[in-house]
Amino acid sequence: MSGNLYSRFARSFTQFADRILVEEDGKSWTYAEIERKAARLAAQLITLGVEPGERVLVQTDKSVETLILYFAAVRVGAIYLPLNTDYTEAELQYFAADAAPVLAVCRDQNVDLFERIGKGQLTVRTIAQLFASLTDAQAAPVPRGGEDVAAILYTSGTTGKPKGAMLTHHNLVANGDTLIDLWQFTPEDRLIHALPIFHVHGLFVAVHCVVFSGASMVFLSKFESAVAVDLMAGSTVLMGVPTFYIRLLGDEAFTHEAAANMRLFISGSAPLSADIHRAFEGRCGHRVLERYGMTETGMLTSNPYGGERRAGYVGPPLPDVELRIAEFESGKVLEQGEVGIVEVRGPNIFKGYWQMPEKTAAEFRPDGFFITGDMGVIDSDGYVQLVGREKDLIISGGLNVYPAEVEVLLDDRKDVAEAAVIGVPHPDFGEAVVAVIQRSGPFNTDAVRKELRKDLAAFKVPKQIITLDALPRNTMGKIQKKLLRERYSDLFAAD
Ligand code: MCA
Ligand code: AMP
Repeated sequence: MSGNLYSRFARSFTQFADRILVEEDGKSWTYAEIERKAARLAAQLITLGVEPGERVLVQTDKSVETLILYFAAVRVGAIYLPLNTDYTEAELQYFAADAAPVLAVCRDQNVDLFERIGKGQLTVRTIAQLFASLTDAQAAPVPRGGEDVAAILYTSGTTGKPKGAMLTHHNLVANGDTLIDLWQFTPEDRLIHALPIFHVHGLFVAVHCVVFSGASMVFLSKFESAVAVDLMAGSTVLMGVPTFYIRLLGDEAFTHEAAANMRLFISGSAPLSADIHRAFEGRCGHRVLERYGMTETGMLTSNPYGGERRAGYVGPPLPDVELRIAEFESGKVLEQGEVGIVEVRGPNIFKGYWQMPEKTAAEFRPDGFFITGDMGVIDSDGYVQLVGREKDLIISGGLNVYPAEVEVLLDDRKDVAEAAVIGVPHPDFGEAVVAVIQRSGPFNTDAVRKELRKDLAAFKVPKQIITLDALPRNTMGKIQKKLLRERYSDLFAAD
């Protein structure tokens, strides 16, 4: 079972059996306890008809039980498919239809919704139901190869529908092992885990660094700076999106002394500004370690643990990642120092998009390099700096919003002639979603935001909608988003 993800977990379950793996609300679970539960839950999944390669769709609150469900799904060789708890019925309908799961595990209040979506073809359970019906029976791990898919994580696209990135057992094992070495995780580490566990960052980067190294973590349902500061005295690592670091800086309790026991603060998923990086060091003496990754690839670059952690840079490529800069259109590889599209190859790069061979092919070069859509440059020391994105993407608090997804809904409205959705600087979320519209009838901003919320997760709903008599256009008639971004760059300026 070379490259099998469950075998990698099992190594730690055995080696660190009596050590604490996870704490939540004052309770703790050892590695052995978690494995026993996962083995029993695996038996339950098999009873419910989950077979190797089948999708298990999971939209549940963050909890140790959800973590055990992840381990159980991998143990039976299923494909784990976690979804943002904020998604609406319209969004969920798409994922369920596209991935055709055999089992959906959801929150109590969503059972009816999933039953409706599943049209009788889908077994629906809550976490509580799954755990209430456990028996003593345990299922043995199902052999899967490195190339088998362990998880599908959906990622939106510039145009069209979200795509399911298929991550293999080998992808996840390789990236996790590289990261624990690079970031020097040991069984003595205790991670403050305040990220959601439905994305690569919180699920694979955070959980795998802990489990692969025999460390422990404190599970928090969300990030609250006061709670994080309190935990720092007994913890060693925090992983977060830049908003975590911005909020820590806004908290007077976060001081040199508060952070004295911590050995590492890691940031990613969105750009950490050089100003925040410096302010953070000034406040607590730690230089944040910034790294860069994607859902399709896991982690790609990281500032060094021992060497210089450079503000505004995402660091050199990981040891097993090849990274080059190319011309977007032609694919011509550029010289060091030139700005272009970032392309990557390595054991962590995904297998392809679920049932979308054409889309998969379009995002790889013939020699196997994946085209990230990020613009970057490599400096003379091999450090990568990201300078923008070729893709029309907004990253708000570490969550991705594709403008097209919001524009389609606005354009469909009778009171909107045309909409342009842009990202503008925001002091807390880094970027915020803003819609600029040309109206074609009486327009009530609050009512429209409420209506959008019915079809869109809250983080995608524009924080502001600006109405103009006419949208600025170039000579070809195309809306000038760049101009709009400049015009509204101070919309959320901090006082
Ligand atoms: C919540 N809201 C947001 C966001 N989060 N709006 C825009 N952007 C967001 N990210 C909405 C809420 O629904 C609420 O709306 C209002 O904003 C205020 O919410 P607040 O209580 O301040 O939010 P929070 O619960 O404190 O959450 C903010 C957060 C969270 C901590 C930044 O969004 C978060 O944990 N983000 C991390 C996401 C992540 O894990 N990304 C990794 C993706 P209303 O007032 O209308 O109710 S993986 C990835 O990117 C790659 C692989 C990588 O490199 O890591
Ligand atoms: P996702 O689709 O959620 O995996 O988001 C991946 C995208 O997040 C990347 O393509 C980058 O645009 C962005 N990203 C991740 N880490 C960083 C970082 N450290 N700095 C800037 N952008 C980042």
